[in-house]
Amino acid sequence: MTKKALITGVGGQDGSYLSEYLLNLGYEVHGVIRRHSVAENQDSRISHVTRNITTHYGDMLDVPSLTRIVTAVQPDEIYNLAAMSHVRISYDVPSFTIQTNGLGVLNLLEVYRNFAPNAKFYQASSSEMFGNSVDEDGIQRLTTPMNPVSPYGCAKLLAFNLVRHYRHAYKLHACNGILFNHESPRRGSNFVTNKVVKTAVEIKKGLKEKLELGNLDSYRDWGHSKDYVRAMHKIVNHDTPEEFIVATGETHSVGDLCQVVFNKLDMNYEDYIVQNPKFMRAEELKYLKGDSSKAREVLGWKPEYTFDSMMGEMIDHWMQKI
Ligand code: F7E
Repeated sequence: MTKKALITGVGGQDGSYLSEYLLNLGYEVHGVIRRHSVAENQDSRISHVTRNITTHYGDMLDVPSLTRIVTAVQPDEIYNLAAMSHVRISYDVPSFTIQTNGLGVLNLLEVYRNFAPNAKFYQASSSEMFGNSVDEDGIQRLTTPMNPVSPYGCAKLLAFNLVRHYRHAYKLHACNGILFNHESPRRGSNFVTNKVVKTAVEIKKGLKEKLELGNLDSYRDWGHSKDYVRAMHKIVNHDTPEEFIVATGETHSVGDLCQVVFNKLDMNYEDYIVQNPKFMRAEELKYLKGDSSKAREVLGWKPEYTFDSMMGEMIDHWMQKI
């Protein structure tokens, strides 16, 4: 029988890649989208597959909409990818972030437990939950304490704990994937990777002179969204509901990222970068490098992209588009 998946946040980077992946596996895919005043912005990342997926208007804070959708679809798998996903903006809209990314998950879990308890549930948990905790060997693993440093991280930690609680209390197949940063040409251009690549291409083409950034000294473990949505599917389909870290195990500073991208375009990044306090955070998460050995050993997952091939793909994308 055809399996049915329901994806919240289907219009986002991961939602779009996950839709494509599940459609290829033969799934019937349903997605929740939020109303947006610019209609094209609702589904710009999924417009090429909207004929093959069913979209439903809904919102994580609107329980009647979640109830209507879950009851009508009766999904086999629920992927909760909906979130206010920008960490710096979460300091500006902390209450909205906590409501959407924390309380919203509670809403969806309640609807899941009451109306589709046999479904499997995936929660998009984040490395931002670790905050500045790092083990002595410079790695974050499943046992590393979680001390978030942003409203976004705090909300994600609340959701992470709620998922575990619902799993234990109500015997639900509810899992957490703790995903480290993951990028692609579909990444919003106000996240650092795509901002750097897009602006460097604009500079190369004579359309801009400078690249304004915040902190160049933070380190991130950057993988590719396409690789990470494969991990989501494996996590939810593992026999038992558990926590998994998905990461490359490699870390680069924002400065290194700029150097790699500008070098690929035959430019010296130091000639173009200006620091602007506007892009600094009230509290910075300084260093991320994840241990994904459990996902690799238990699920047989491994990334196909390297940092270099991902950056190359993103540069090619903007070189063609601009
Ligand atoms: O920042 C620094 C910034 O916004 C990365 C989300 O997907 O991954 C993402 O969160 C680093 C930070 O991602 C600029 O201070 C410097 O140290 O690309 P980002 P993020 O905050 O790590 C986690 C795992 C998630 O779950 C989130 O949803 O880059 N940085 N200058 C800058 N960052 C931005 N955005 N813009 C700058 O101008």
